Amino acid sequence: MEYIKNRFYEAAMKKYDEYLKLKNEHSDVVVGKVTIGHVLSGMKGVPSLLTETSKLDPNEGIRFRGISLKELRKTIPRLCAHGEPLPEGLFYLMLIGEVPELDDISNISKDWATRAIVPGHVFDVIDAMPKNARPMAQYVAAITSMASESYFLNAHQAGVQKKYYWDTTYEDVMNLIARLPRIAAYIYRRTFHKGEHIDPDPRLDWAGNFAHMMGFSSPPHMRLMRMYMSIHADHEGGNVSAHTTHLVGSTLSNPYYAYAAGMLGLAGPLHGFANQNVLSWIMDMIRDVNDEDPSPDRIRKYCKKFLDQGGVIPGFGHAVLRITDPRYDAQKEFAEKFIKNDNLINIVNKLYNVVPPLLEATGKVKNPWPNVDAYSGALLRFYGIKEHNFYTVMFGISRALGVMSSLLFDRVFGLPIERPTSYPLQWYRDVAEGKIKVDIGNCDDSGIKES
Ligand code: CMX
Repeated sequence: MEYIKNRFYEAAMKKYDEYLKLKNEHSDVVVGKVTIGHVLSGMKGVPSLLTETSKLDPNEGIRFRGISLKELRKTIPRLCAHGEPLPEGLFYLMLIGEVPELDDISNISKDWATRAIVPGHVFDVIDAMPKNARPMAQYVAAITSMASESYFLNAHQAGVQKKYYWDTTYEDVMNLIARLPRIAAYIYRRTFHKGEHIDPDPRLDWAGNFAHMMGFSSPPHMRLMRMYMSIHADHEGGNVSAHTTHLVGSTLSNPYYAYAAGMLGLAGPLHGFANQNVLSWIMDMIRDVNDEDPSPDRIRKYCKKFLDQGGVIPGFGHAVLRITDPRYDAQKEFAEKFIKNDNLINIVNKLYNVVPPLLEATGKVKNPWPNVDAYSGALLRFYGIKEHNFYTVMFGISRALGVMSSLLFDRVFGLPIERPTSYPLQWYRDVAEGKIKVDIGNCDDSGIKES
């Protein structure tokens, strides 16, 4: 268990030296400008976060430590020639900055398997909730209740020095990630399969074991789950789930709370909830046109009407990307390899041709192309995972890999509490009208000086 931790420590300390040098020698270098437009449009494109694990390029998509998803899907070792890369490999890369060997991956699998025992009270908390409580509500309640296990919380209360924060955070992060599949599978079986639970199989890898505990133990299901859990893992630091985790973590809240907060952000329809919305939206369309295999023309008419009525088509558009999401491409490639002629997948493919021109025609959508969520529902449904309400939880398990790696770096760097500045509308109007002049100050409390 210490092997990965030691590797992380070595890599992290090099990063820490770089961080200190940058902070001490270059803190006054300007990296961008903030306009009123930025403030009023969600600060998109404003450099304001430090995230090591991945970077999103609008025209290329996500790169994990500089490596694109496409390259990674070829280079990260897999368990067999026709298998999928393991999410453990991606986690290793995000944490340590090197493409792992198969041994490194099995080291993490084994480490997580030994940490995967979920305390009994967490199941009690889940069982105390109504059976029809939303899976995400059950998931977040379970995660928060697990904070009783936090090593970081105890160490902080005992007065541990800041330079050692990373150590107990590491233990929490690894324990939390290790236990998520068991917790989520428990919620899945409780909610949708009469509470007939399936014990974990510690010989399996993290994603394979999750598929197994959900009740899908065949090699194709495990292959699907490995792919799914890899592609959703991280999308740099500014997306809502990552940013929320970081923000809450910046108060020195424990990793369980920080991750639970991130999940509540993921649960919004403009973010990860879109993955369940896509499928319900397609089902509504099928019902409306009364055809399980509608022609592109019928789909076009349905979408046009939907948009004209002010609807937002889930699974299309993105706050940063300006191309088809490579995570969409990865799923399409997977489907083309393993699935022949499925109605829902066919509809998803037709939407790819129909929706972008319609969104472009609105004249306001910055990116008309599909995102990760456009494909995943149809794929999961094909493999028998038909309960839409559960999809965002699945996204969230994968997202833990990225946001928890980032939280670890936050602790290594000793990043401070995040606290941007806000002003009322009148202040911005006064600035716009030249009544108030602002200077970007040094990194003081407000960051901006009025004159
Ligand atoms: N259908 C209809 N209208 C859309 C649209 C879509 N798929 N995508 C964007 N628009 C609209 C926006 O609602 C906005 O309209 P208003 O000006 O009337 O408010 C306008 O186009 C401009 O938006 P934008 O600058 O292109 O996009 P944003 O950065 O504001 O939002 C996103 C990005 C993803 C929230 C948006 O494209 C959207 O709502 N998509 C559908 C939901 C979705 O799939 N979310 C998942 C994203 C991936 C993820 O995080 O999981």
